This record gives sequence, C-alpha cells and structure tokens, in this order.
Amino acid sequence: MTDELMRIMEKQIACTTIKPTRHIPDLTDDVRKSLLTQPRSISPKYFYDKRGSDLFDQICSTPEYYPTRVESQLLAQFARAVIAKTRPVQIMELGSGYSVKTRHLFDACEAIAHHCIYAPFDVCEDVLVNTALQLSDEYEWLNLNPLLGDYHGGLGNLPSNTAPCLFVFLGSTIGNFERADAVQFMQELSSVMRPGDHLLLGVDRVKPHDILNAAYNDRQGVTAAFNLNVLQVLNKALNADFNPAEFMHSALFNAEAERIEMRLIANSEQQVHINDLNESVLFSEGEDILTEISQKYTSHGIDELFTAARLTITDHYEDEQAYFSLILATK
Ligand code: AVJ
Repeated sequence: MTDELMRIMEKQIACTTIKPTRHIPDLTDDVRKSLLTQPRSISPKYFYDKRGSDLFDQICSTPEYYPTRVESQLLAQFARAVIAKTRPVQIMELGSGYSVKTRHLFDACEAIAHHCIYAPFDVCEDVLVNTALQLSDEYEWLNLNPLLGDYHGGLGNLPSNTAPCLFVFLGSTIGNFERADAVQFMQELSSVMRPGDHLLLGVDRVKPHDILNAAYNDRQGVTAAFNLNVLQVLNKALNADFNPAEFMHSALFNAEAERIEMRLIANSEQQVHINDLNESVLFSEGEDILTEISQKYTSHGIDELFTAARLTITDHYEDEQAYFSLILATK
C-alpha cells in the first residue's frame, strides 16, 4: 500500500459527487457544434489537461500576468476582514484547484480560532483528494468536505448546509463567461445562497490596453504554448491530426467588448482530420479558432453584474492601481 493511500484511509477523505442539474456537453458535442462550423471556437475548459494545467501555473508566475499576484496580495491583505465579517460555518469554493489563494482565508480563520468546514468543488478528483490531504495536515482544525463535479452543470445539487456559508469564486474565472452567461451564473449562485451567506468573487478590471495585451502575450511564450496545447488535447482525445506548428497564438484586447480574445490562427491553408468523428476541417490561411474570452470589468460593470444577480455588495477591495477586484456580497 502506498503512503498516500494509507494517509487517505487514516484521514478518511472521501469526495461527494455532485450530479449536474442539466446536460453538460462533452468534447465531441462541443467540437461538432463549435469547431466544425464557422465561426470556429472551442471552450476554454479543454485547456486544462495535465500539461495545460502546468502551463497555466507557469503563466501565473510570468512577469506580465498580474491577475494571480494582485489577487493574492488582496487576499493576504483583506482575508481577516472577510472572515470577521462573514464568520462562515462553511467555506465553499467553486473551481478550487490546489486551493493556493484560499489559504489566506484559512490563515485568517486560524488567527481568531474560528474553525469551519471547507468544501472545495472541482472537476479533478486527483487534485481534490491530494489538496484535501495536504490541507488536513496544514490546518488540523479544518473540516474537509470535497465536492467532485463541474459547475457548468449547475449549482442546484450542492449539498445543503447550515448558514452562514462563504462562497468563493476566485481568479476572475467569471471572465470566461460572456456577459449574459456571467449574469446567469451569478443568478444561479444567488439562488442557492440564503440570507447570511456571502460570496467572495475575484474580478479582473479594464485597464490600459498595453498591460492587458502583455498579460496574454508574455515574452517567454508560455501563454502561446498554453493556447496551442488545446490542439494536442484534441489530437489525443479525438485522434485528430492538428499540427500546432501550423497555428499561431493571438491574444488581443477588444476595446468595444472589453475583453481579451484569444485565438489560434492557421498559418496556411490546411486540412485537419478528426478521426474519431470521421470529419475533416479545411482551414484557409489566416482562418482562426476562438479559444478563450477573458472579460474585463469596470467598477460600473461589476455593480451591474451584482445587481442583475440580486446580490448586495458589502465590500469592494481593490489594489491601488485598480487592476483587480475582490468583491464581497450578500443576498
Ligand atoms: C483562468 C480564465 C482567469 O482568463 O486570465 C490566462 C486563463 N488564459 N492566460 C484568464 C488564461 C490565458 C485565465 N482564467
């Protein structure tokens, strides 16, 4: 028996599987719907295989990619205020990953001996269990209740619990939603919140365009590698023959829509075969695939988002340059 397995059994960390409340399209559905038809796109959720997740971690430590650093600083600075105000019986985090930034909240709890439950919600069981084990070592008082599932399938099946709950959604992942979809997601979140519950949301802000463009065009080319990796994901999953060398990374701030649009652009005319779907795609030279949108928000846009979700902002934490916001809201 491996050490890891022994520790799992000792600590008895088990995940609760959260069933979706609506159908979640799989890669095949998504490719048929979005990649085989024009304009071509693919959901950014497919970036995150093992290599993609590693590359994303590397993006976060490039000098150009400010969001992770600024959000961490904000959490370090304001976690105590958040915990003092919300006094959560449970912290529920959507898309928790390795729970790196969330540790600031646990530290703040520890500082005032406020013991609580942590329910990380994520799609990857491996990461969930390993992170939970790690956390149970680091914070012995922390009660862990990992939830395995995909928030794209809806939030209606999250386990009920005793209020007050602090919902946490960090990293400006909300930016991957089109504005209207972000509102819908927030409304859904709002509908599972009860009076006394809070939401802590990380949101990236509209700022000088050169800063935004640089953040998605780092000089080491990590973001380019991350973007191109989705072609390898498709190759592996669907037995396709995309040649990443024949595509170019592009990321540009669209000032009108106030969002970064990330694309892969075909360097030349080429035919790609997707064996498992028995389909082929002909790309003309310069034709692109939209791989990600990263919506940026003004202070006003943030207010609109929360108003539409019928949530009341109690605190708006931001850095001096207003590069990133942490919003605390209640129902
Ligand atoms: C994880 C969606 C917040 O939009 O900034 C980083 C992903 N893409 N660099 C973002 C990403 C390219 C990131 N989010």
